Amino acid sequence: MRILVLGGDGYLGWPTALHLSDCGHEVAVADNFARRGYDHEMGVESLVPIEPMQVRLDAWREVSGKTIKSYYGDLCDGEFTIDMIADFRPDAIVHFAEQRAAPYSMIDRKHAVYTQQNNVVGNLNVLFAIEQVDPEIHLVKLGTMGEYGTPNIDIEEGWLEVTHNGRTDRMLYPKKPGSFYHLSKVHDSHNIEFATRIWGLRATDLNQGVVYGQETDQTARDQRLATRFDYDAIFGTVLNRFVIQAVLGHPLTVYKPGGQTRGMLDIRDTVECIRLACENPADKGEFRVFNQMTESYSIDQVAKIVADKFDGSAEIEYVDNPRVEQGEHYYNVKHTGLVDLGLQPHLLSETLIENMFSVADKYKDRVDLGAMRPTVSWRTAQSPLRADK
Ligand code: NAD
Ligand code: USQ
Repeated sequence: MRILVLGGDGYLGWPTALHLSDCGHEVAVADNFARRGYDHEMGVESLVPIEPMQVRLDAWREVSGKTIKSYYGDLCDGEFTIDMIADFRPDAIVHFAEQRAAPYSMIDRKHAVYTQQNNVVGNLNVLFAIEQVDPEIHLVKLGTMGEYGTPNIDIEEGWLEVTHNGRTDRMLYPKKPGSFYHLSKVHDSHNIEFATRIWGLRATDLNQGVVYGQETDQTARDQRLATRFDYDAIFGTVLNRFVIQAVLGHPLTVYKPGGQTRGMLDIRDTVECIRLACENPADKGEFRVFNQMTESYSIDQVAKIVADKFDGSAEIEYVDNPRVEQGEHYYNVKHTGLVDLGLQPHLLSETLIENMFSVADKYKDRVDLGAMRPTVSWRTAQSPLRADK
């Protein structure tokens, strides 16, 4: 298949592009390098150094003999988006290219507006480009489990059968997201479902949980193929942060009370889920939703697992929660769609995360401890950033 990976320079987009290329697909990546820009803005860096795109592509050609084409541009530029899709003529488009940090979207008005504009407009441009270039193209869009929030009923895969006053309908599952970022994904989902309904597009929305890990079979082949590993309080996700904190001897920062529960998955499962979704496309006119996660854990449990697996002592600290989120709640997610397509999950309970500890150990001198504590509060419309404090 010809597969275009939007956001192909990112934490997940890059390893996904490599995995798809390794599996024999003709792959192109596109990115505007906004993510590298947020690092400059925040004064932080990925713990693991990452190479410029051209070096990455050359390294992959050397290692695998395969070429990945690359496009540089912003999806918010509708002309760029349509020209790129018309040029590459993909069978599937994997869309990772959004601002993805909840805390970043909650810094202040400017960051909330940027996040929703970037994500919603970029996604709309992709939908319009598909309709104009070739409505057969399958859109595989990264959504998030956080679109659902933490409802007191089972979370289905995107759709819910509702009986109300004696009548029944199949409706989009109601959403109650927890940040302006998560809200942008809800808006995307509605726009995509509408496009499948009016234009007969085919789309898969992957409501992904929190990803952990830094290495895949392909990135491990050469240091120049490494993907990012973020630990700062804005872009670092919880399990990755806890691993790095353990290695540094920094307390694991559980935001109180710790009972908040999230779906999670290993980065090796992310890349495999994307392959499965691409190779098994949605039907024409179908808005297919998969909950892309393999296990649920409370943050307390995640901290205890990391502390147990760490070959040393790791302290857990209960920190005042900078977010507004439920601390104790029901959480039962259906996630059989991808398993039915053949996913064989790497479970945290069975996976050795030693590899993550050794990656963190190798680069621990690059850590800026000042970036570890949360600075963005959900309770105010204007959070002080580090530089302003
Ligand atoms: P990332 O920020 O590392 O990668 C996103 C990439 O998209 C970046 O390289 C960025 O430069 C690019 N990008 C952003 N806006 C763009 C635009 N307008 N035009 C072109 N390129 C643009 O994020 P990630 O962690 O790799 O996440 C990828 C996707 O998966 C996101 O959509 C995110 O919401 C979703 N997701 C991530 C996680 C996770 O734990 N990392 C979990 C669930 C869902
Ligand atoms: N948390 C802590 N301590 C920390 C960091 C986080 O207790 O040091 C808690 C948060 O309060 C939250 C949970 O861990 O309850 C998850 O936080 P996170 O920062 O790991 O993840 P989140 O903000 O939800 O966002 C990440 C990705 C995002 C993706 C989402 C999937 O950045 O792109 O959409 O995970 S999900 O959570 O399913 O919505």
